[in-house]
Amino acid sequence: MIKVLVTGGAGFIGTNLIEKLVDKKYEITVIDNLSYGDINNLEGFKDKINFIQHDVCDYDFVHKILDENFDYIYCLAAVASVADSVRRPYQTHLVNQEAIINMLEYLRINHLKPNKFVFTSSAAVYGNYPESPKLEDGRVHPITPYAIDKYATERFVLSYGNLYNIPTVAVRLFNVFGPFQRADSDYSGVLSIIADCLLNNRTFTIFGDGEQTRDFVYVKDVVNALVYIAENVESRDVYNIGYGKSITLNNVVEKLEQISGRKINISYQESRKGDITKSLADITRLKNLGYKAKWGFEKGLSEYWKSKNEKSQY
Ligand code: UD2
Repeated sequence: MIKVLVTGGAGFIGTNLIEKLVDKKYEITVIDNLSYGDINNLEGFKDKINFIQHDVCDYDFVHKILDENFDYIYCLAAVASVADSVRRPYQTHLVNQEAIINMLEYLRINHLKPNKFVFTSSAAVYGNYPESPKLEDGRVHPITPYAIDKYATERFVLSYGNLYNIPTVAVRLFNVFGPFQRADSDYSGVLSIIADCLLNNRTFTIFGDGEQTRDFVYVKDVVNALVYIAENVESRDVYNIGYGKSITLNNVVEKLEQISGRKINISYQESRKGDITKSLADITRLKNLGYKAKWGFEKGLSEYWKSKNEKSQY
């Protein structure tokens, strides 16, 4: 039986990943301290996974778990909010960087070799440089504690791979959307906020003129890419995971209005400080590995709306 460890498995991307891994009938261990994640997300899988509510910053505890010798390790546990990293730079650093190095170090010292150690980084590492699309080998400009931790940790992950022969890989996620994404904070993914406003007849606030662009990628495509990379890719490298096309926020609103057949109330406010105007992934490196997205933006958006709608009827 293939054994998989997912840290942060009760979060947005984690839950979608668990769904996929359960389908594959893997033996799955999830660690999540439920600070961002929600145990209700995993309700449907509770008999099929080993869920442990615990903090990845408890190093000794994580060591004991790693002794179980996993085939695949997915590191999704993180403080995923840039704003939170600005408010609490040291505490978020402990989760976003130290907890990962702790795992790598334990694998190194004990000669434990998973088939793959996957670290999820972020498009945040590219910062505000004007180049578009963003290439993995292009310039980076990490300017917040969150982005700095993600970038530095990527480098640790890849150098542990190269120096100590641990099969590691890092991915830079662009704007992921889909089921299980929370909509309850200003810094939640914008698509979950728009969908929530549509469902509950609330006004959606656009920060800026709405002409900023993002590369929105459906979570099911992200999860397929994570599994594909873990199971088929040998090179210790970093990969962008995006859709490879960008869309303005105004267009996103229009698309969701079309799909839902509803009209949304919009108010405009000043741009957020530090907001990026354009974000687009170059996904050639991932495509060259033979990976093909199944969903894409529009199909993903339709499915997402359907799932939100169904859920709201209960
Ligand atoms: C994404 C990531 C963030 C970091 C960053 C790096 C998400 C949820 N966040 O931030 O963690 O990696 O990329 O560049 O994926 N907006 C509104 N109204 C709202 C909420 C948002 O107008 O109520 C705008 C926001 O100002 C931005 C765009 O929508 O221009 C997307 O916002 P976001 O928070 O979904 O994602 P982003 O790209 O700022």
